[in-house]
Amino acid sequence: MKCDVWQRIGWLMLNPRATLFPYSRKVAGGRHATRYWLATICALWSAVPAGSAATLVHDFYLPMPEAQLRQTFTALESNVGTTLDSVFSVVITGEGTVIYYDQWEDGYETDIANPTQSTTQIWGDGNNSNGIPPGYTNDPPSFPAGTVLTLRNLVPLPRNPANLLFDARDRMAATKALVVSRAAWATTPGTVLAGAVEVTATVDYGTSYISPVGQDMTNALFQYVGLMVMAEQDGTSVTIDTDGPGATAPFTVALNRGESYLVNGGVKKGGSVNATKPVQVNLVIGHVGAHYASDWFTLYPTNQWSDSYVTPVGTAANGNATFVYLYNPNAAAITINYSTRVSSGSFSVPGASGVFQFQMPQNSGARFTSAGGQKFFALSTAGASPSSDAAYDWGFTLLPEDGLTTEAVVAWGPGSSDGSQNGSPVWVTPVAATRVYVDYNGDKLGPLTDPRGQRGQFRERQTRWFSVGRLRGGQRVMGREGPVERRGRRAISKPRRLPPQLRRAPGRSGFEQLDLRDHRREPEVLI
Ligand SMILES: [Ca+2]
Ligand SMILES: [Ca+2]
Ligand SMILES: [Ca+2]
Ligand SMILES: [Ca+2]
Repeated sequence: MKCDVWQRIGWLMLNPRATLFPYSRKVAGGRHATRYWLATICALWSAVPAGSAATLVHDFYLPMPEAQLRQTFTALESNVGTTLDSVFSVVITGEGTVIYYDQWEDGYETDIANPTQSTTQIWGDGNNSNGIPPGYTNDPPSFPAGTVLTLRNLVPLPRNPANLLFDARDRMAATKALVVSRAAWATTPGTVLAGAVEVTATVDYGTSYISPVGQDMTNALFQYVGLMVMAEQDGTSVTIDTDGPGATAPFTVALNRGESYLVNGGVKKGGSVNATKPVQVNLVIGHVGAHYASDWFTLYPTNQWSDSYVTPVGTAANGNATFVYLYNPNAAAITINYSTRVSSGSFSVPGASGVFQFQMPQNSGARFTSAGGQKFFALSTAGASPSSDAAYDWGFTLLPEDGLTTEAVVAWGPGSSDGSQNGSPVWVTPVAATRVYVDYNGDKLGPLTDPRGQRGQFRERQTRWFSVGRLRGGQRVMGREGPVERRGRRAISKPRRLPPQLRRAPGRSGFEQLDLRDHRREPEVLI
């Protein structure tokens, strides 16, 4: 088994927009030095009052249908079986969360908060008769914050809707914010050909997306670039232009809610997706016939693009390169200022769908900011040296700097498919000197206490742009509330769609922003 899959999964489980990663580095004396990049800056305190169990504030359509995933696998390799091991990991971020799970196979509920189908399950209400969460004998009357539910089963293809499974297209809604991640692979050839992504809640869907990379780029990892579009509402018209402003004509597909369309390769940089109603979009790249090299990404809609991004993942200690690809949607070239642990400087990204490849230094994170405040987009491929992209490669979308949080959660860090390997690292990136607290198993017990009174096992003070590290696999690594913070921050920028339970609530819990660039506050972090 290749460890990159689990590294990928480890980081993705941690955060919906991926804030933290652990990463390990051997130092003199044989111990592992652990250094931290902090990725995050604001905090949302869960604000759902008691008695509002029927008000569902966070809604998901589980993306990347297994049959379409298999199509991407078979575009890359020839030995792909017809059974997929499908995983959705769910972190409960607020105590007392109740989750409603609606199977797509028998159609969706008219009102998921008032289900009429016997197949719809309700978890966390203490009532076994309407559903028991996976992994439980009895439905708990209240989930503790930090609870992880793993929805994992084998999905035989072609899909028979008579068999109800935990699979893509299912709908899940909750009374408080969830963190949801998606991973999958075919049992043949196994986890060597797999991927994982953070799952976007409907509140963060958009109507305009652009692929920052494409098959017109030379890196072999872009020999295949495809994407999946999933709709939130019936009657969504999606216009796809695989080369954006290029000569290829756009085409339009019609989707109902929970339906997914696969563009099975051929996407070029600047390829666009425009929809009449909100959709989510995932990107799949791969090196054809490499045995095995494929990465998945969650794209952000263009109205959520930023002028500044942070990444915690550097080139590996063995020299296997990590690249950042910066995409410029503007007509004119833009100047990007970068800062890493070892250097700073600037470079130009050509206009009109220009892409710049930046190679990360070893053991360093980075910040990229456009000099003129122009919006751009970026993703990273790690372990992606052109000569060895099949060994460790994985990838992720860069996190806008305003999405950084002070806490994050690893939802599912199995280490390996059977839990026997230590392969679920986490990277953390501070933008300023800080101290990071780690609770390795998320039980909130340990010898150290963070500034919020939460206990953990480890802390280390670090200066800006120093890398991170701590390998910890085969078990969960988790803190609490981190991904909620991201949600809260993003919700601030989109008040129109912000559910009341996630709005600032003066006088009780609400948003609290901690700016780690303000040294006077010296906030500390639990991961
Ligand atoms: Ca249903
Ligand atoms: Ca129940
Ligand atoms: Ca299902
Ligand atoms: Ca075109």
